[in-house]
Amino acid sequence: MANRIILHLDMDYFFAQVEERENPHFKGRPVIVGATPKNGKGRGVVSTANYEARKYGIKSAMPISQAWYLCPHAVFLPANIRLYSEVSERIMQIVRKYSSFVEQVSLDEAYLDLSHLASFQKAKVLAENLKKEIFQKEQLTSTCGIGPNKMIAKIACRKAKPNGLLVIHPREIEQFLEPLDIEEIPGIGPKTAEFLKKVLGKTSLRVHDLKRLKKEELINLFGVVGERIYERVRGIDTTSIITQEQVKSIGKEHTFESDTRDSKLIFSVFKTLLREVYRELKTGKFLFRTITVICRFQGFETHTKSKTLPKPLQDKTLLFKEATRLLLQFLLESSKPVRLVGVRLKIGS
Ligand code: TTP
Ligand code: MG
Ligand code: MG
Repeated sequence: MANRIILHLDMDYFFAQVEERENPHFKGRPVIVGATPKNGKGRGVVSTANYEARKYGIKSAMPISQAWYLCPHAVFLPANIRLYSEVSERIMQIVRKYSSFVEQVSLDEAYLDLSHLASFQKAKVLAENLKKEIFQKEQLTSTCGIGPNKMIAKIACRKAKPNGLLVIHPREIEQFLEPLDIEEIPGIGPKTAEFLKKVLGKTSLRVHDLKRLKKEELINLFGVVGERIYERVRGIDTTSIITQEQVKSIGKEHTFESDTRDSKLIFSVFKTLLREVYRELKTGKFLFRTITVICRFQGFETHTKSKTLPKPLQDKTLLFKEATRLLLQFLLESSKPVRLVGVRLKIGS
């Protein structure tokens, strides 16, 4: 794990930038991709906005009605996911030429393990070339962050946006992280931040302030998450890059607060798990071959049932149908209260 070099690549205002490229006359105007605004009465949210629109305070996940209120003269467009996926696929093909250790985390984002270069300077040159090639082939700008681990690379990338490149050398970590607001650390969300502010009696908290808390104190407050926070504020992140080849299965499970036979609850939780698993499958562009459903009854008695398909697929309807059928079998075979349900897909090609 010593001396790693990780690059994080993220496309700038991805959906909106692709739209600008397809419609050059939008350039210079605020562009918002998302739900239909319907003169401010529309429901749904903003997927993303270009930097002109961001000047008006528009952000991803904001209600589209609010975006309309803030900037009614913007160009509002529905998301054309098929187009963005095609562009993404071509970008990721370019990315894969630069490293064989690539983890794609979303349509517009990937981590590359460049440790084999053994030089941050070489990694920087590689990033410049990667950005250049993406721009030449797709006329799209991107941003890269480079650091000794995924967390530092990701924060560096965010700081360098748009169309930037920032390298954080191991010796610069402390100086880089300490002035940041604690919410800029991946894994510290608004709720955790609020709680920490209360604990420390402060209205705003920087990474530097959090270092006052001992590991034991953080563990007492947040359990295992506390230990992660302790490490993250010190720039430690040992998670490695997971390439497509390394992912052998995708799974999710849920333990009920109390054991239950409420079939409505059981199936609704199960559907959420299926949706999450399917999302991961799609993001990673994986095919599944075997579906395994896990059911733990009261008393920790755990059973699994599996279904193997004749060939690997990425079929959502089939996944939902087969997985639900397997779960139903469990519930028909036993009348015991259910403690946990889960689903696991074996990836196969
Ligand atoms: P991001 O990389 O988070 O954002 P971005 O590329 O639009 O802008 P930035 O320059 O800050 O990277 O997300 C990539 C795409 O994913 C984005 O263009 C639209 C989509 N998306 C949503 O649909 N909803 C969301 O809430 C977010 C965050 C992104
Ligand atoms: Mg992006
Ligand atoms: Mg992204």
